[in-house]
Order: sequence, then structure tokens, then C-alpha cells
Amino acid sequence: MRPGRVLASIVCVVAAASATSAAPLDGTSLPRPLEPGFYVTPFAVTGGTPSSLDLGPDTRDGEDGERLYVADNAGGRVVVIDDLGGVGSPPQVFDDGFDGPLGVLAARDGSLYVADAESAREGPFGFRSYGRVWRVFDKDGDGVADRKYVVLKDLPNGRHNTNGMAFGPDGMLYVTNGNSTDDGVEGGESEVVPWSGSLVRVDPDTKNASLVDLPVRKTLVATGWRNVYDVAFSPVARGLAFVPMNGTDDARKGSTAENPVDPNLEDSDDLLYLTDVTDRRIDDFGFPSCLYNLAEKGNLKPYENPNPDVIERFGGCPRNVPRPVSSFGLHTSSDGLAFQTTEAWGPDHRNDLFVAEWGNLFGAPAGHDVIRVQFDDSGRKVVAQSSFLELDLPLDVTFDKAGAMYVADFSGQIFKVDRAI
Ligand SMILES: [Ca+2]
Ligand SMILES: [Ca+2]
Ligand SMILES: [Ca+2]
Repeated sequence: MRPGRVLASIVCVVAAASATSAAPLDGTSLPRPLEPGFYVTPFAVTGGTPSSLDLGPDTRDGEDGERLYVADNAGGRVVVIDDLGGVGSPPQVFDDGFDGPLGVLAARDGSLYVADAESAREGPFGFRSYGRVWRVFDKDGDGVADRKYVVLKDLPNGRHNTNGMAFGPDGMLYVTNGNSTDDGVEGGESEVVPWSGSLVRVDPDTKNASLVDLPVRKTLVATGWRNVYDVAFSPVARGLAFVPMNGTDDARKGSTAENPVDPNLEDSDDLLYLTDVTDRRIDDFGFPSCLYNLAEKGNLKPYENPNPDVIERFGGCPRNVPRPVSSFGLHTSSDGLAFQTTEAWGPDHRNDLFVAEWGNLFGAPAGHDVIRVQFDDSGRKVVAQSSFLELDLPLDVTFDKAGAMYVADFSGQIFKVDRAI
């Protein structure tokens, strides 16, 4: 699949829908801030389907500012945008020739890491789709990439792909790898334990490594997830990685309306997890055996996947399974995330986490917003969660050094969000 059945269908729908939202800079479809004092600027029109964005060094000779790098999933490219006094420059192609990029991460040395989905091929886990991470360079300093190599390859993909990345406090490169099916056994290529639905780490200087050649204990950070889309490290608690996960669409065996198990527990929540990358423990979060549904259950206690084939293959949900720290609810598609680490929005917003919710296309609308998550002083416990910004199909967020937020919307637009002083 290229780049995954769900995203492929998303692309079709967005292509059809974008006709109504294609007049982006006229202010008619501006995202709506839900807190007083915030405003939104239409920053750039990238076209395609922006899936991830990050600010990084300007690689052009003699320039030392920040540039915004945006992965365009449908276009198979990364574009770069400069800030021209609060509005973005026309996007330039920084690099292309990718199959389906879903993650971009800028390093301090000016190189760029790109998570990419390969078409199905033969590989160490059989004939299936695989994810890989590229490292891209602009060696001659003209602001356009001219060299790249694969850092890590052979990550098993399927219904979901290799997604967002971050550098840990240890300097290692952390990569989220989505799982392969919908509910564990149906709706995609078979799961590869422990790599489907995992967080892995590699030395960022690694070249052309196959996942199967790396030592598992050093490489695997956490597993037992469904589609994990991004990772961000806490600015407060060193080594705590926050990871959002999309829940199942339909956990019935056969996935048909004629085969109900419990109509209220057929779907499960999108969740926020944390995992400590500094201890030696490899967390297993229990998917696909354990599911959660806050609205139906009234708590974040796990229940067992209603598909008996899942339990037969993966076992029951362990009683002591480590739990999520928060729920985003059903079908919100909670995806890219970033911390506001500056004081630009005042002390009340510092160290809050912002999560892009792409939303759904069917059923009662959910998501289509950016969520603000607040923590206690330890940086571990969620104390408040609220909708911060309403927009079409946000897939990723990031912040510049001055503390302004950039949101990548899958409709082909980048928005800048800031607080009036
Ligand atoms: Ca160049
Ligand atoms: Ca750990
Ligand atoms: Ca991201």
C-alpha cells in the first residue's frame, strides 16, 4: 500500500473536499481559536497533503535563521518555507522522490530526517509494505537538498506507517512505527511483534541499518500500540516521551454490522501515552488485547478486545498493563503533537502539550481541532484538556523559537497561531 489504505482514502476525500477550502488566504476558512487573545494567520499554501512539519536551521550559505520544513505526503516531497515578516514565502521544494512521507525532523546540523512509506515488496517480514527513515543534506548550501541516504529500513508497515520522530534528551533518534491492522487481526497486513505499533530508537548517525540487524533491547523503547503517529519529549521530566495513539475503528470479528459484539464497545479511544526512555524497562501497552473507552466505561480501565481471534493469538489483557495518561475520545485521529516550551503565551501555557486531531470523515464529527493538554508540576499527570483551535484536518503542530505555533492542515495549508501581547 502506498502510503497506507486509510491515508490513501483520506487523500481522495480531501482532494474532493479541498474545492471548498481552496481559497485559503481570503480569511473565509480561517481556523477558530477557542481561547481569548489568540489569533491565526494563514501562513502558507503548500498544496498536496501536509503530514508533518518542523523548524530547522537555514542551510543556505550566510543565512542563520530558522526555516519551516513540511512533508507533503501525496506529493512525495518536503518543501521549505521562510517567514517573511509573519507570512510564509512561497514553498520551495527542498527534496522529492519520497513514496509517502509522514514525518519530518530537522537536526541542529541542518540535516533533515524523513519518515517514508515504501510500496509493498519482499523483505525480512515477508511481502508487505515497509517504512524507512532518510537523512537528507544540503551540502552545497543553496537551500535545496542534494544528498540523502537511508538511516533505518525494514520497519513493518501495513494499514499504518512509520510516522513522526523526535530527538531524545540522550541525543538518540526516536521513531514511531504504526501498527499494521485495525483491531490486531483484521483490516491490514499481519502484525509483526514487537515492531508493529512501537517506538524505536537509533543513533542518528546510523547508515542503512535494517531493523532486524539492530539489537532489540537497545532499539525497542515501547510496544503494544496501535497507530502511534508522533512523539514529543516532556520539557519538565527528562526522558518522558509522550505518544498519541489512534484507537480501533471496528473491533468486531468480521467487522460487519451483522456481527455485533457489544455495540458500545466496538470502537476504542484515541489515547495519550507516556513512556520513560531512561529506564531499562520496555513498556508493552497491551494493544491489541487491551482497549479503552472512557465515555462508555467512565474510566480508563482496559477491557478485552471483543474479537476472539485477537485473544487467541495475542492472549488476554494483562491486569497490570501500563495505562494511558489521557483519552482523546473515539475517532478523533489524535496525531502530531508538540510542547509549548517558551513563555511567549504566558506562564499559564508554558510546558503545555498541543495535539493535532485530524478528525473523522464518517459518523458524528470528532476531532478537527488542536487540543491543549495541561500537566501537574511533575509533568506526568494530565490535569486539564481542552479544545484550543478548530480547523479542517490538522495533522501536526510545531513551535518556533519565539513560541509561535505552526499547524499543518491536510487540506494543503499551514497556519500560524500566536497570542496577542
Ligand atoms: Ca543543495
Ligand atoms: Ca522504558
Ligand atoms: Ca511532529
